Amino acid sequence: DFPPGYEGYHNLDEMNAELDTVVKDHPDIASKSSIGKSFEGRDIPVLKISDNVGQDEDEPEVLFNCNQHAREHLTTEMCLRIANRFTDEYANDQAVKDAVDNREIWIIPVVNPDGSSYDVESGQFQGWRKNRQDAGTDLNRNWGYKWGCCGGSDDDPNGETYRGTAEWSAPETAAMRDFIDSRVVGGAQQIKAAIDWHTYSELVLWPMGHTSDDVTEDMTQEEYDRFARVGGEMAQTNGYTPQQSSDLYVTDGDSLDWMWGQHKILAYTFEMYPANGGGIDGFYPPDDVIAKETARNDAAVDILIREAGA
Ligand code: 0X9
Ligand code: CA
Ligand code: CA
Ligand code: ZN
Repeated sequence: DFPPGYEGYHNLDEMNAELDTVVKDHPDIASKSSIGKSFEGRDIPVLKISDNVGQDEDEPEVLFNCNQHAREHLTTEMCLRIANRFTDEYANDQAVKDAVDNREIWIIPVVNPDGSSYDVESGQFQGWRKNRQDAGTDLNRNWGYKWGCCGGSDDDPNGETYRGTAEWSAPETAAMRDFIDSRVVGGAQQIKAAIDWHTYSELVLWPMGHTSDDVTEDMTQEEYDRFARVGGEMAQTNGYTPQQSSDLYVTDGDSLDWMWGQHKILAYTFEMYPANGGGIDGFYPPDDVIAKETARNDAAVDILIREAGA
């Protein structure tokens, strides 16, 4: 489990219990299901928040997914913050109520349950990034848009950015693909905007990741400008640095390029606290930062939810 000083983080059982509590306390606006199983057979839960939550209404849908990378535990806390805020504040906060009544919000707190359990199960952090399939696949190099195209991933199974044997070879990314594909209703993708949460460096990133060109196949100047405008607006609220993801470094097979390239989802990656972490330690801030560093993103989350309706 998490070591001393980190008890405020949710392990997998605690995360599941937290989602169950949200649903129990707010059954009219929250429901929990599973998008599928990990390599080791763990469920990957998803929480839906909306009015008339049992119905698939014609409302713009928004996706927040966390913890693709095992050691990035602060992101799970971010997803739980979103889950709690949009349910606990529903009765008191008109802006929250408007968002819940006019959107369908999907939250996946742990995309990589095997990796995140492995990272903490000995009581000492393992600094683990990938899933637990063989030597581990980097889930954020396994998505099926221009997979392995551009030198932005590793073909060595021992590499930290190993892309896997084929696109979607990881059960966890395949489950994400199937879930997102399932949100195509009547030929239209219902998910209009998304944030894939990571740590660390305090960045707001947008596609493309596989090329440093702004305008390219599947990205017009107008589309790029919208990404930059909304990204800049969100970054103003949390003090992160906004940039195209390939300005950080080139990746191929990451979630952003597929969400946009395949489904035209306004998809961002947020790299959370800290800005500079001194290597591996940056992935393991003590639990006393959780409240501040997750609340820091409330306004950006609200902007993204708004923008899903634009
Ligand atoms: O490398 C990643 O997958 C992400 N950074 S992390 O430190 N959390 O591993 C960033 C992915 C964003 N995409 C690009 N930089 N192209
Ligand atoms: Ca609804
Ligand atoms: Ca819907
Ligand atoms: Zn990451």
